[in-house]
Amino acid sequence: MDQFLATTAHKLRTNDYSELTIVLGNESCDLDSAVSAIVYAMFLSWQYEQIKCKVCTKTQRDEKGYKDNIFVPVLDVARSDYNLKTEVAYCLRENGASDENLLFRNDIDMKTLLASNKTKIILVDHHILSKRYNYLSPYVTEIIDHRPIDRKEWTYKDDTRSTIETVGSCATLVAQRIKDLSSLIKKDVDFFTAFPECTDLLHCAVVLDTVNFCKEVNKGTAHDKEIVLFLESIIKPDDNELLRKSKLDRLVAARSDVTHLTASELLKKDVKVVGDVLVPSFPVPVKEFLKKPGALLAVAEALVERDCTLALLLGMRLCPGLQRDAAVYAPNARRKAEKLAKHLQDCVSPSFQLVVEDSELKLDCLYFSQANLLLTRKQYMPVLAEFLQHYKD
Ligand SMILES: [Mn+2]
Repeated sequence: MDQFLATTAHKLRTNDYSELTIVLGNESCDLDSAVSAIVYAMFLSWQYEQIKCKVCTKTQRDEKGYKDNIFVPVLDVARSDYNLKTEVAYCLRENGASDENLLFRNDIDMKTLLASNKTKIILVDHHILSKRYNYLSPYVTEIIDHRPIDRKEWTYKDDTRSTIETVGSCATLVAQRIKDLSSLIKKDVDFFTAFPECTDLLHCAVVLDTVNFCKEVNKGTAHDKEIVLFLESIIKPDDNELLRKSKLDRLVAARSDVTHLTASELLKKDVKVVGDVLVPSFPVPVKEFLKKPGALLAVAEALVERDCTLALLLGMRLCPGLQRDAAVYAPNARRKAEKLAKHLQDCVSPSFQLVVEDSELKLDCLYFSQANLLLTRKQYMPVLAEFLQHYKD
């Protein structure tokens, strides 16, 4: 894997390629996004090699000036923020991908690449472009995502190949797509056996996203299960359940190991934006985040930085028992914050079951525990969007 990453990054830097395909994950850069981007790019590159051998003769390839196509995974996070993605860094390092060979958002100049070369974009683990990447839509040729499809924001060409299915993990869809494309060239499991680290990474992502098919969390689907079993038929562990359990424990521990992160770093760890609402999600309860020194000041600063008015903080703890909580904070728009909090409390479909907690924290923010443990940020997003649509000052 490191070899692939190093070679592709070098070819990109030295302009030593014919056509470029960028596989872009989403801006939360969670494990699912990073794994989906890296593994799919590696597969496309492998597939290209397999097909190339058949269609082009050796003499052609020996011709001077012949250049290969390259497939480059890009992690949509600044290099300096990579350490915040504790479980991603842990998992990729474990699988031999060294940091210096990974490509991050600020390592490439997307606009220059689009202007000067034949460039295609593949989106994995998202299908709504972030504001900074609005201009990418005409270049998108393929989308693989596990979010419910949002037609309103669909600005892509008609022939954009899309694999969109609501499953627990985008890695499931990536694995399925690789399986399907491989069987077309009659190499059913060759990629998975040739690159065991890719097989392992996909397995990690699905196990983490579905919390090993934990019933309480209820994120794993039959399709996720089918893919996990398929990957395990290649990994061949002595004990499937034991492998999943120990993996989940290690990944969760790596993800929640935020003891060394400051409040402002935690706010950047896994954050999304809807309209003018900043929605960070923490691997610890919000209550705990608020105890960090300067927590609310850090939120206020993050709001300014991201050009937002409100913050909806979401927290969760997996062990010992699943626990979720939330808080709304807007230092300069108290009324809007109250309205949003009320909107979320009153929402019936879905019902978050937010319980107002006595603010012994004496904070200027509206704090709730979330009794409905099944709902995550994914379910908050459309409710937020709807609130913003109807909100008037
Ligand atoms: Mn995902």
